[in-house]
Amino acid sequence: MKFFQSAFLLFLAIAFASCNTNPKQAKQAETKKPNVVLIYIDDLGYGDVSCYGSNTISTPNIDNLASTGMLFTNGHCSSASCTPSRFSMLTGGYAFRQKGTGIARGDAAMIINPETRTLADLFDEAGYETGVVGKWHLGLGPKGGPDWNGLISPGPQDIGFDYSFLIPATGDRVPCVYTENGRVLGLDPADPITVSFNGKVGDEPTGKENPELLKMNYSNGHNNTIINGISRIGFMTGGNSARWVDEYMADAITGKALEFIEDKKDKPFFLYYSTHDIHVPRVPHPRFVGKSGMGPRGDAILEVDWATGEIMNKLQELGLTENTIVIFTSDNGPVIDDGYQDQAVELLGEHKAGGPLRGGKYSAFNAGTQVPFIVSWPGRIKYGKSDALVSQVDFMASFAKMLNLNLEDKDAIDSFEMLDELLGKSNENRSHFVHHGNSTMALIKDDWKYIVPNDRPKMNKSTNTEMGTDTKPQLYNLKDDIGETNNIAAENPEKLKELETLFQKINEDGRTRN
Ligand code: NG6
Ligand code: CA
Repeated sequence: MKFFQSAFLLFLAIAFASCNTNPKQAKQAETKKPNVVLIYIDDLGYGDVSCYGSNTISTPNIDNLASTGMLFTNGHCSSASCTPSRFSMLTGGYAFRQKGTGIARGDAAMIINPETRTLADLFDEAGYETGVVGKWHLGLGPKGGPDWNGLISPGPQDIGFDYSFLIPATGDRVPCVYTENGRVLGLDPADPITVSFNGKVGDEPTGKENPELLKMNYSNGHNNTIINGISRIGFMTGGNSARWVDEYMADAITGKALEFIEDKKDKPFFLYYSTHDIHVPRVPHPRFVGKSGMGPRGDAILEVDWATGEIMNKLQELGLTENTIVIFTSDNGPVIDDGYQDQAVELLGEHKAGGPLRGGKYSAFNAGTQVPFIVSWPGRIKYGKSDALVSQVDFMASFAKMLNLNLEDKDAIDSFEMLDELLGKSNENRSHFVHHGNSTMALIKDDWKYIVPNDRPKMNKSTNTEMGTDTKPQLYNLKDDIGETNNIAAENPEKLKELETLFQKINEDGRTRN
């Protein structure tokens, strides 16, 4: 019997056997495939939530989610920065294989080729309602960039999403407007938008020329057009009625996510809910300001926790909890100063954003990609922790299996079917995992981590991140040395050779999925 059918019957059996089962939920389980909500946080580190052991911040809603599902202690995004991670997650192929998947400019053209089969396509093919709400940062529009004043195409609608509400790139890049279904929301045609990353356009003040106008100063870059008292990367003019207000961004995005769930409650749905938090500029709503004691970075974590609670409450209110898989994870590891003087460094105190891991966002050390990774499905998954090596790149093959869809050879070339692992029924490791830092590469296999030699600087001085680079090969035993402090390459020439050879093969083969 096909997996989905047997899983479905098992679920029904459990639902009917339990006298505590809410009849409304049992009825939905009878008629509906499980919904999937992917809560994707920006720059959230392994140590940034209390269920991963932090006692310097409290995230009760995220902890609650973990207590109804599997908490993965060795779960990875595929890359230590945003665009490549999202590319890999949505396509099931490692970003390092494809040019043009580095951190995208605010006016980058659509990076995922519409012909590529994506995670959203899979759900779409399986009859789901599909939506993306929040940060995109995968480029929009044709070569040369999008038409901000017309229909922005290609976009998410061309890779399987029926609905989109987007921050086109990042909160710190222009244009500072939302798009909904391919059009800038609230745009006055009499005040068209012009965007430039090559030089100033218009006469609006910039952070560089008018720092006295800033409510938050920049520390590195981020000194172009001032929008809402914050200078950004890039220049823009026009679109005044459409500009976002950073303080309300989490409310705006979360509100759209809740609306999507409400609208689609009677159909199976897939929602990719992608927060701006806790990326810079960190400007949480005033109700969170000062609440963490760690400044805006900590307050933004509390905002994420609130937003997670909002999603969970909505599912509960609609009777969808039992039949919804909720994944909570992050696009890359943590960074403290990422370009604004927001007191994150000064107020960090004892907080360890990467937990016991070394490095952070951009790094080849594990904090770059080893992130909070929770999979909850109250109808099916019992609470537990899993130390299986899993990656977001596996969502494609795993959900294809759940949806009973075949992948063709050209699809999802690095995605492994890990459905049992993601649902906590097995804790086998993915056979190996390529960790892609900024211009650095590493390979994890079971307890071993190999970092490919590289002559780039060891420190990113502006973010104060250890990049994990060395001109010599590095080999760590993660089981004994989770903090990657003891390079044992010299003592383990055979293991080193094995991983070097495997890494070479992964490159030469051009794919890892059989
Ligand atoms: C960097 C930006 C950083 C952030 C990052 C992208 C500077 C100095 N730094 O280039 O602030 O925007 O790009 O972050 O401009 S990510 O999470 O979207 O990958
Ligand atoms: Ca990010």
